[in-house]
Amino acid sequence: MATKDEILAKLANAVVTYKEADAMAGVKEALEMGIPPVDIVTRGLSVGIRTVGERYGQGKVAIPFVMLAAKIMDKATKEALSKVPADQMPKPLATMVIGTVEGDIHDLGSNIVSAVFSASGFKVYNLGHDVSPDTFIKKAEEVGADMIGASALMTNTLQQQKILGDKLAKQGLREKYIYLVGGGAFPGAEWCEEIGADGFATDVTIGLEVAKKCVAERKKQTN
Ligand code: B12
Repeated sequence: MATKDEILAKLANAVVTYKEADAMAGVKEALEMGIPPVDIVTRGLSVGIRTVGERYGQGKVAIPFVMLAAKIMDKATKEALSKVPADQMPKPLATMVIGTVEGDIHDLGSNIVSAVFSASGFKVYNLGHDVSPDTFIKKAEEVGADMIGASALMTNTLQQQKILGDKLAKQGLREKYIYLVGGGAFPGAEWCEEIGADGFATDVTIGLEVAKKCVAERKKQTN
């Protein structure tokens, strides 16, 4: 019988070799083995899409193949995360509005954050990709969100995270929300500080810890 590491490697390989059937079969096998859905996504499928990305960066893979790998990853991710049992969904810890910033169509990461946060007790409104700062704010106000999450994957869309933070501040709403930023283009803690966000993550597991910590701090302040 295959080990957990072997199954995770198989999942990554299915994305790298564009084999949807292998990815779906791998997810099934992994779930049957009791591998947590989040590990299937972050330690298996995500490793594969990052490898494809590296190859694209090196000019070894053309964009249609990146799209194909992304499609497979998306389908397999949805399948894995849909298996989180409903009874493991506690009362919402907080309400979050998330999306990928304006001008950026990369939404695999924000979709993962949305699914994992939902499965971990957050009520999440996922606005998808190419989301303008005004749309983030309008939705957050409409649903009474506690938290806004903005993802950016490209150097030229990173600035949108600052624009959103500045707009919140200008409208006197900055303190009302926990503002988290993330995504592959994220350069680190310095950027987080520069734009005045409450936290950042380039990995969903860390993002979840940061979010929970921010929520706990808010609760302490309001009690
Ligand atoms: C898949 C992919 C695509 C797919 C996107 C499919 C989709 N639906 O998302 C397609 C093929 C469509 C695509 C298109 C393009 N892409 Co592209 N793409 C990638 C690739 C290979 C992987 C990105 C990805 O999905 N990673 C996996 C996810 C899971 O990781 P993630 O987003 O970082 O998310 C995790 C964490 O960051 C965190 N997180 C994410 N968001 C948030 C938010 C919060 C609040 C928190 C707390 C945490 C968090 O949790 C997630 C899970 O752990 C990267 C290369 C790479 N290595 O990153 C290039 C890359 C991002 N793309 C790039 C480019 C240039 C483009 C195009 C402009 C190409 C073109 N010439 O058309 C277009 C974009 C057009 C546009 N306007 O947006 C460049 C960007 C370069 C740069 N530095 O600016 C990269 C880096 C490739 C490269 N090496 O050149 N791309």
